[in-house]
Amino acid sequence: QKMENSIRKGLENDEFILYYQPQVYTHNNEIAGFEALIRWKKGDEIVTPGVFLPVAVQSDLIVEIGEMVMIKAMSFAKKLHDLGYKFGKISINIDNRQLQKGNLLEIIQDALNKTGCNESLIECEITEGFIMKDIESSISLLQSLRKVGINIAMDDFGTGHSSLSYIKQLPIDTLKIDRTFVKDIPHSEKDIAIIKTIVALGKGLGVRVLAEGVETEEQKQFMVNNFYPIIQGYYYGKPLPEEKVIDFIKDFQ
Ligand code: G
Ligand code: G
Ligand code: MN
Ligand code: NA
Repeated sequence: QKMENSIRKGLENDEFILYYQPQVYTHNNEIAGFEALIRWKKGDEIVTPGVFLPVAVQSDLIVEIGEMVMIKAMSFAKKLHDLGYKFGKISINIDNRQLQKGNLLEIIQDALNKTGCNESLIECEITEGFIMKDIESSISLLQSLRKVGINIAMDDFGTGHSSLSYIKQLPIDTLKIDRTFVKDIPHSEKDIAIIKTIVALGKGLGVRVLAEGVETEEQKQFMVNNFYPIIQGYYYGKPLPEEKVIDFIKDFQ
């Protein structure tokens, strides 16, 4: 209750900001995009989502937060684009509560109109867990997003019991291999087998594959030697505030 009020105040005072974590194509060393990750700026302190998102999710606040995140992420994407930077797409996490509302397409289109951002500059991240909970309505929701040119990433892939018969019906653009499968690479034979399978699946379906949580040179090298995925993780960079994103893009070229 106290936290809820505090979040509400934080929203009124515009205390929530986005950090952006780089995603890199390893086959040509180009930037594939940045994932937008929310932070709460309380004075000098930066609070991570683990602290407040669970509370926001239990109330309808997550819906309000989600819309604010969309506006901020799209405004930033438009700004980077207008400045002439090549940055791929900004990916935006969509909470299950937002998806259940059934008006996601309208909310996204509203935000695109408000910000003047082109739909090609963003991607929506949806968790595998949500999709599997209600497959029929997920398929039609994702198809409606696809129809207007919005890319979809399946987040935390491998943790949500996807059935392969459904994967082929889902208009997915990117599979994000969950960090739990990456963290013990290259030492875990089992994780290697799982990643190999997801990469093959992605190839067969014509879907991009991204490995999350790549931290070390050794992990990066192993992934590149064997799979050439898109990589997101501390190896390339932690989530960065806006101004550092521009430095990252400049240094990367
Ligand atoms: O950086 P990290 O601590 O940033 O994020 C922790 C968790 O919070 C992740 O599971 C991530 O998906 C989630 N998260 C981060 N930002 C957002 C956001 O803007 N919206 C939603 N729904 N989840 C987010
Ligand atoms: O659930 P989702 O995949 O959206 O959350 C991404 C989370 O993973 C964020 O909290 C982000 O800060 C964290 N993260 C990103 N890269 C790494 C990494 O290389 N190592 C670890 N331990 N966490 C990471
Ligand atoms: Mn994510
Ligand atoms: Na994830």
